[in-house]
Amino acid sequence: DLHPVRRALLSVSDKTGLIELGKALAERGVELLSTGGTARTLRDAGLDVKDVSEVTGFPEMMDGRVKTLHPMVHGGLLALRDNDTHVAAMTEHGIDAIDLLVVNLYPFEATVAKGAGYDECVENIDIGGPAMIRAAAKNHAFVNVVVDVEDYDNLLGDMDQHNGATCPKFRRKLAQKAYARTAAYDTAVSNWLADALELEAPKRRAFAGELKQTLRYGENSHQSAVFYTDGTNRPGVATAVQHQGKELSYNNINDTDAAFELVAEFDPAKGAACAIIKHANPCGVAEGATLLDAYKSAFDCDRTSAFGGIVALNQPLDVETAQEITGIFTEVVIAPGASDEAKAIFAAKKNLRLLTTDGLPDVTAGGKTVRQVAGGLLVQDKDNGVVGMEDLKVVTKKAPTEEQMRDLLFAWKVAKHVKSNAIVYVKDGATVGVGAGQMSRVDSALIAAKKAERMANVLGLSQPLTIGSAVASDAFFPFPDGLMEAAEAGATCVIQPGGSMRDDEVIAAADEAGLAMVFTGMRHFRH
Ligand code: 93A
Repeated sequence: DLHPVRRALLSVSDKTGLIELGKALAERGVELLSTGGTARTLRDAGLDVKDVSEVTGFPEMMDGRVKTLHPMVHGGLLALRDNDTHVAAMTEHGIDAIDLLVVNLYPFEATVAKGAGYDECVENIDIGGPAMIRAAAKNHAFVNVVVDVEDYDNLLGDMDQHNGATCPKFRRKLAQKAYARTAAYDTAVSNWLADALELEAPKRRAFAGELKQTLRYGENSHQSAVFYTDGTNRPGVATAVQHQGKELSYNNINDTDAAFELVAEFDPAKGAACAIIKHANPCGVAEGATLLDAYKSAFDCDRTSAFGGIVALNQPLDVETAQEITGIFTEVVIAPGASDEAKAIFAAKKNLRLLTTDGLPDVTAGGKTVRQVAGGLLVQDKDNGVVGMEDLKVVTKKAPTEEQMRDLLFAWKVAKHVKSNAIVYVKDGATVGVGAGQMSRVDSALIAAKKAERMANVLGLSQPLTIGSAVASDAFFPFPDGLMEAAEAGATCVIQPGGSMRDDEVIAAADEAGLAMVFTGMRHFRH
C-alpha cells in the first residue's frame, strides 16, 4: 500500500547530497529529525530540524556511542501502523511514527583501509546506525530506509509519483539493500577482527559483495550472471576504467583477470612484458626491449590462438603497440595506462575494449581466493609464491648457464598462471609452447611441443623453437616420461618443484639426456 512520508530521521556520516535532500523533503512538508552533526549541517543550510536528543529526552552521550538507541526512535521505526496495540503503545508513550530513515554509517571500512590503529577502528564500529537500519528495514511495510546517497533521487522520484507517498515495492527494494549494507558492514568488522587476531580459519566467515555490473549472460548464454566488487579496491579488472567498446562479458572478465595477474609477474621497471590469454590460459607471453617487441614475440608463440584473445601489458600502452594490436581481432587490452595517441588508434576499432588501471596487481600481496563447490566454499590464500634465483637448487651434473637461468625463471612465472598440468617451453624471454590443463603431464609436454612445430611452419622456421629451450613444469615429474618428452622436443634445461618419490630416477634421466635441471621447492598447481 502507498504510505505517506511525513516524518524523517536523518543521521549520516557522509554528508554528500544531505542539504539538497533535506531541502527537497522540507519542500514536500516532511518533518526532519537529526543527530548532532547531521542536524548542524541542515540547520546551517537554513533548514528546520529537530534534534533526536529532544525526541528521546536524553543527550547524546558516551562520545556519541548512545544517540539514537531509544524507544522513542525505535518505537517510531518499528510500530505497525495498522496494529491497534502498536498504535495504543505509541499513544501511551507519546511515540511519533518515523516514515523515512536516512542513514549512512561510521566509515569503518575506510578507517581500516587508511591503516588506523585498533582503538580508532573500534570507535568507528557503528551500532546505532545499523540498529535503526535493521529496524526500519524490518518495518518496510510502512517505513522507507535509505542507506545509499545514490538513492536520494530515487526516493524523491517515488514520492513525487505517489503524491508524497511511496509504493510497497520501492520500500521493499530499499529494505533489501539495507540488509545487504548492514551484512557487508558486519562482514568488514568480523574480517578485520579475524585479521587482527591472525585467525587463519575463523569458525564462521561472512562474504559480501557490491554489484558492479549486470552481465548479458554467464559462461554460456542460458546462464544469467552479475559482477560484484569485493571492496578491496585493488588494481585489476574489477577497478579498471573501460575507455571504449561494448560491455565486458563474463568470460572477458575472467580472461582479463588471468591476463593482468600474469603480466604483473613482470616488473615494469625491469622491462616490457605482454601476455595474451585465451580461455584463462596464456597462448603467448614475452618480455621485450619495447612493448611492441614483447607483444610481437608473445603473438608469435601461437598466432592461431591469439585471434580473439585478451592482451595484458605491464607498461602503459604506447602508439606503436596499439597499432600492431589492431592488426588482428583482439577482444580486450588491459594496461596500467595508455597514451592519448594509443587511445586514438583504438578509437577506430569499435569492438576492441581498452581497460586501464592506476597500477599493476601486487603479485606478492596476500588475500584469499574463493571457489564454490556443492554446498560449500573453498577458501585459500592467494598463490603469491615467488621464486628467485637464490631459491633454486641445481640437481643435475650440468648447471644452467646464466641465459638459461633467465629463461627458466621466466618459464616458471608463466607456468604459475597456466592451468595444471602445465608445461611451458621458453626461449629468449618468450614462450614458444604452452601445454595447459591436461590430465597427464606427458600430454601437456607433447601438446606444447606440437604447437611449437605448427608455429615453426607458420613462421617459416627450419626447426621448432623448442629446440634449445627452457622448460617449466608446474609440479614435479612423477616419472621420467614427461621429462623425456620435453627433452625430445629439444628442451635443454628444466625447472620444476622436485619432491617426487622418484626424483632420483628423474634426475638420472635428465643427466643421461644432458639436461640441466633446477628444483624450486614450490609447486604452482592451478585448477
Ligand atoms: O555511536 S553510535 O553507534 N550510536 C548511536 O546511537 C548512533 N546513532 C546514529 N552511532 C550512531 N549513529 C551514527 O552517527 C549514524 O549511523 C551516522 O553515521 C552518524 C551520524 O552522526 P552525526 O549526525 O553526529 O554526524
